[in-house]
Amino acid sequence: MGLETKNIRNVVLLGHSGSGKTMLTEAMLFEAKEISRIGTIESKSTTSDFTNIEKEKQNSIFSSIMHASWKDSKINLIDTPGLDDFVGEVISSMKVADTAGIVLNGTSGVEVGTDLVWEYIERFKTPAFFVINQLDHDKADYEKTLEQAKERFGANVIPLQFPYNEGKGFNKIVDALRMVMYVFPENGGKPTKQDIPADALGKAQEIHNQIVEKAAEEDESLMEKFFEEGSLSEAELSNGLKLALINQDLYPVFITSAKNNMGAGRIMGFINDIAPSPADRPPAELEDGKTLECNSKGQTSVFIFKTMSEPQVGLVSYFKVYSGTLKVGDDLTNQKNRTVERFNQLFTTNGKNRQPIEEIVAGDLGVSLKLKNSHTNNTVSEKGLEIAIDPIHFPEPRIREAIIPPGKAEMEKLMKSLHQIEEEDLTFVVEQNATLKQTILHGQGQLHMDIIKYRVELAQGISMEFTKPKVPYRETITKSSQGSYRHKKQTGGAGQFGEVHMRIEPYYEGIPNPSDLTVRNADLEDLTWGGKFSFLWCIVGGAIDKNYSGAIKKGVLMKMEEGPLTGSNVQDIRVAVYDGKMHAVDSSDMAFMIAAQYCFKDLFIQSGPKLLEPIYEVSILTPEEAMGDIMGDLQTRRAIILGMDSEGHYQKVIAKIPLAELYRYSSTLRSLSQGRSKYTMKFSEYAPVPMDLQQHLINEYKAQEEEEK
Ligand SMILES: Nc1nc2c(ncn2[C@@H]2O[C@H](COP(=O)(O)OP(=O)(O)OP(=O)(O)O)[C@@H](O)[C@H]2O)c(=O)[nH]1
Ligand SMILES: [Mg+2]
Repeated sequence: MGLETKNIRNVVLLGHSGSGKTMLTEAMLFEAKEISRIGTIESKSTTSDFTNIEKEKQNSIFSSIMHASWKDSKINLIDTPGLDDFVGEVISSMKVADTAGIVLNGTSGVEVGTDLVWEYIERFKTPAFFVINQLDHDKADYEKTLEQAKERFGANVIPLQFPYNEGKGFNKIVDALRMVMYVFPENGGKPTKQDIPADALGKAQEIHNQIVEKAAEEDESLMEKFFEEGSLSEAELSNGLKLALINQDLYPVFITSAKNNMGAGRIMGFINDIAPSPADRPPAELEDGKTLECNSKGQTSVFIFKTMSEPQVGLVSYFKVYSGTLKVGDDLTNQKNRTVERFNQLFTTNGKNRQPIEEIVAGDLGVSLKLKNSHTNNTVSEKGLEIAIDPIHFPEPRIREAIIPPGKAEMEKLMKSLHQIEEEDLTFVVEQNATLKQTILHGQGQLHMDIIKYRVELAQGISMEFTKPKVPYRETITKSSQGSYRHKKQTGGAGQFGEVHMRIEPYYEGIPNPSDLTVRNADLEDLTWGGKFSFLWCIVGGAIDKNYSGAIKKGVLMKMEEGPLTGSNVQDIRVAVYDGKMHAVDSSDMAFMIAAQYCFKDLFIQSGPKLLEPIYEVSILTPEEAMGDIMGDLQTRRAIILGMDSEGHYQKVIAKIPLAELYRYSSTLRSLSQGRSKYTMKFSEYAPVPMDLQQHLINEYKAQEEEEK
């Protein structure tokens, strides 16, 4: 019989960069005999960090998916990058995982990256265990690391194990769940079991009781039995522990030396025995608020959580089967674009190595190649099943960089490469801003940008250089004015003639029609760059033919696209055309368009023009020590502080900051707090630019225009 949903385990490894997730994955795969040799970071030979860029940087950059068999289970292991810049990979992996293993570096305890992933554990309610790694290191401190974890993450953090001899020569793990001591050979691997030495027995017993109580708390019958008998069988315990894990009432702590392959096998055993299967988790949430049961007998529905293109292979799609059983050759419909995708090949993966398989049951992860038109966050389902899995909510970009365009041919290649990265990485956005005449990249941090630069260079051999991105200012007016403009040209043959009279005024929602004009026609447009444009045709008595209204409107819009003050987009304007003149022979669309442009421009300058700038709401989390420096720096950025609060072990500052003042803020914050602060930002509103700055920007634009003449 094939694999069943109840035997699947989806485990994601999370934690601060350098804690040892990739090495631990390697040790787990080796213990499960999935690989025959343990690779190392230094020799660039791990299963997980298989891309060139990861080998070079010696950090994980992408999540990677591995699997191993352990007793009855297929355990899928997702190794994620710990660097905050690649948080998108963490979030997408957590979407499909049913259990998380949070790896702590035993030499440095709880780190900023640990706090970050903890937020997601709480948000997604993912059952989790901890692994204190690197206990072979001379600076390892198990007790301190455990205390920090308890302090930060609460009393449900309970050790299942402790080291008998931490530091150099570490090879003995006391297991308080099984009440045995594992003693490892020098190169790790399979330990021998010994009785717990007398000097550790008391501590082991104490922890054991704690674990038993935890399990018994989940189930009253267990509690009674525990009080009657004073102990519970391992099978009875395992059920209680599983419930405690699922309900986040227990975060058990394991210990390892991933590098020396000590302790990884025991964790695999725990995952097999105790960790929930996909069917043990709550049903999947759908976009419409309904839910979907994880049932291999149901209709087939698959959710793509990651895509990545590989050289010579093309697009590789990683998915989770949320319901039903996907078989080779199945046709599924993409719910978003109605493309029918044939799954001609199915694989299970270990990093870059793929093994073909015939079917994938609900709850399991799989891979397919060459899907035509399906991307991350798409649901593809059996005909008739019209559902969409709630998508992964990726964080908003936090930094922007503009590209210095290389030559034209190179720019084309560069854009192709960037768009490909954009398709795979939903925390990255490429914006070709026509008004600013810049290509602007939006990402998560400087390192994220550097990696994208590196990827482009690797793929296309083009060096991509960054420059400061311009700010998308907006222009508007503060009062109304009216006037006219006559465009007249008499050069030899046919002349040009058009005269328009218009009133321009600030537009706001619910603005009443002008009482002194007769409105013949009213258009209200949503401008592509945001804001509104209202165009009123108030010509009576046929002073201008109605046929010219289109050309006049177009002329105004052209000036609105490239505003009179600084060439920025103009927003929230009402234009009323109330009079004019035309000529039977010389009038044309062109003549009226030009007249409208100049008329609008002149009136705009007389209507109290105002430059607006984008303001972002920035939320900063920082340890107390860095607070003073961060606040001092904010004062130099025209920030308005909206609030300050303490949140757990952090201070939280919320401020409104103009985008113009946020260039490379991520780097500043990093250096102000030694990398221990983080921030998010989201667009808030457009607000008037201070007068002196407005004048400066206008002068700058004038000078630039002169130069271009
Ligand atoms: N001494 C010792 N070193 C270890 C251990 N585990 C990992 N390391 C080393 O720590 C470094 C980081 O290990 P990785 O496995 O790459 O850490 P990671 O958590 O995957 O890091 P990111 O991919 O950046 O998030 C490497 O140099 C490893 O060799 C361990 O148990 N003991
Ligand atoms: Mg790694």
